[in-house]
Amino acid sequence: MTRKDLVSSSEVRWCPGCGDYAILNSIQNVLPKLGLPREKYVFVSGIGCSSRLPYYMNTYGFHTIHGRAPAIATGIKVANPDLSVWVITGDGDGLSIGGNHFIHALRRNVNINVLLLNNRIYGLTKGQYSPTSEQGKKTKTSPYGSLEHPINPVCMALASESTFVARTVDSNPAHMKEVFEAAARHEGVSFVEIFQNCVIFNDKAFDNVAKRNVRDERLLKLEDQKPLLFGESQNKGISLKGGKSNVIVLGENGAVLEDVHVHDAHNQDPSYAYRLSQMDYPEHPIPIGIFRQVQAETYENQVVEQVKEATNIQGRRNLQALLRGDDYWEVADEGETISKSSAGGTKLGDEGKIMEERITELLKTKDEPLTQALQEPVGKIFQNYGRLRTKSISPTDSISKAIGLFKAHKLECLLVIKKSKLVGFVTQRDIIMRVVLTSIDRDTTPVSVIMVNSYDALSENNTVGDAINVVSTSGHRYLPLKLKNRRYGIVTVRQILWFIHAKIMGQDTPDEPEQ
Ligand SMILES: Cc1ncc(C[n+]2csc(CCOP(=O)(O)OP(=O)(O)O)c2C)c(N)n1
Ligand code: SF4
Repeated sequence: MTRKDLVSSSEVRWCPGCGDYAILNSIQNVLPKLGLPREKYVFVSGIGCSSRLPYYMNTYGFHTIHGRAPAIATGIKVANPDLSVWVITGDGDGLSIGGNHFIHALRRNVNINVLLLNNRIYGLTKGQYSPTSEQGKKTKTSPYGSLEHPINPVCMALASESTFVARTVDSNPAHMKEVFEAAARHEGVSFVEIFQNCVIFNDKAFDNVAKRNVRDERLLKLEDQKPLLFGESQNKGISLKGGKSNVIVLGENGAVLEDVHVHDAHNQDPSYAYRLSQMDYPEHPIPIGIFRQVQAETYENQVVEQVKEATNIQGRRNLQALLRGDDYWEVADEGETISKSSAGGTKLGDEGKIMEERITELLKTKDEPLTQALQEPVGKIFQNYGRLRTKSISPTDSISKAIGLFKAHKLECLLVIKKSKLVGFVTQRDIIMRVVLTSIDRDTTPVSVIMVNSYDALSENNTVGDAINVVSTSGHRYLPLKLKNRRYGIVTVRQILWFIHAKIMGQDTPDEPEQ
């Protein structure tokens, strides 16, 4: 992969001379060095001129909502840990509306790269002051000068305990590339502030420190394990003696190289990097480079591990089960007691409740045989225990026809099929409760009125754990299964329980459950 492969066909909409071009170019130069194919990259942004960058990368990209790129990038990374995920944000997007998301992505140590293009202004909306604008800044929204003390993005990243914190400048492509590459290779969250020039609404904002003719004197290039030296002839340094950051000139007042502090980006104590982050021109040179790089477990690795552990104990769960929770409250009419029910308890009836409680009890044990039983394919239950007698009917057929089928074939359950797809089922109990005990007209009412609507049926390859989730959330005693050749079958809660019980008791081929 070369830089060219990363250039998209989208027309670039930035103003001529905007610092964003150089940043884009540096990113496109760095990625080919990382050895990942193009489809492994995702660029996620919020809203702003800077946030248009994903359009110009010929990779996956997501131009999301204002300030929310870190949250979306977190989701992408957690769901796909093998992707290289980059957040592109601005000082407005990342630090105003998105300040909260910014902090949380950093503190969680999600292994993503957050590039903050800081032009100290809202560019896209035509020049309002931003959280990084200097005090006294006159803009359309601060005509008499901003009264606000600006945020120092590096300082904010350090306070969020980001494991990689760096700063670079759009006018120094070589430095940008160095920093971007280090950020990409860091295992954990990387935060990079980039001084970016907005030629239209905040031109020359960084010229006083970053312009070629002054930058050697006013910027301090941080290099790990090297003394904090700066100046055209590298004759000035930073001493941290006495708890203060002092500029010393080698050879003056007895200052020697040994007095200059040696940079340690891997210092576990964040207060060192914090002191560097407080250095500002004109009292000090402004540090660029890597302030801090430490190791910590990444968020997504922890999530993957936790999911594995939980799956071992509980089997795989489904979203519906998660949303329903394990129990819910039934709010009774005024004056009556409010009762708490376990999921599906009301539909299962007493016998079902007892079974469900037994399953719940079994689930609490962490025995190996139980874990194994939960991971067995549910199709085994269907094959082990003689097939439950079922027939199919159309949803528009009458209830009378359904009753006829129940009688003629001694059925327990009738599958309701529409265009070869299972849409519901009717049980003996439904016939008793919804037909026999009511005055419903059996000849004119279609089966669809009394049937239990079916969710997506599980396949034979789903696990017993999946089956338990479905029966416990749906509350039904019958679980339809999708078989081969577009056929359907049924397993019952009783069979599932019996199967698990038999497995725990060490029986390989579980006996037929008593009916
Ligand atoms: C919810 C919402 N609020 C406000 C805006 C207006 N808006 C669009 S971009 C932006 C700020 C962009 O500033 P920055 O992140 O610094 O990006 P730049 O354009 O300078 O690169 C604002 C306030 C919006 N689009 N949506
Ligand atoms: S308005 Fe400023 S930040 Fe936006 S594209 Fe133009 S120069 Fe760049």
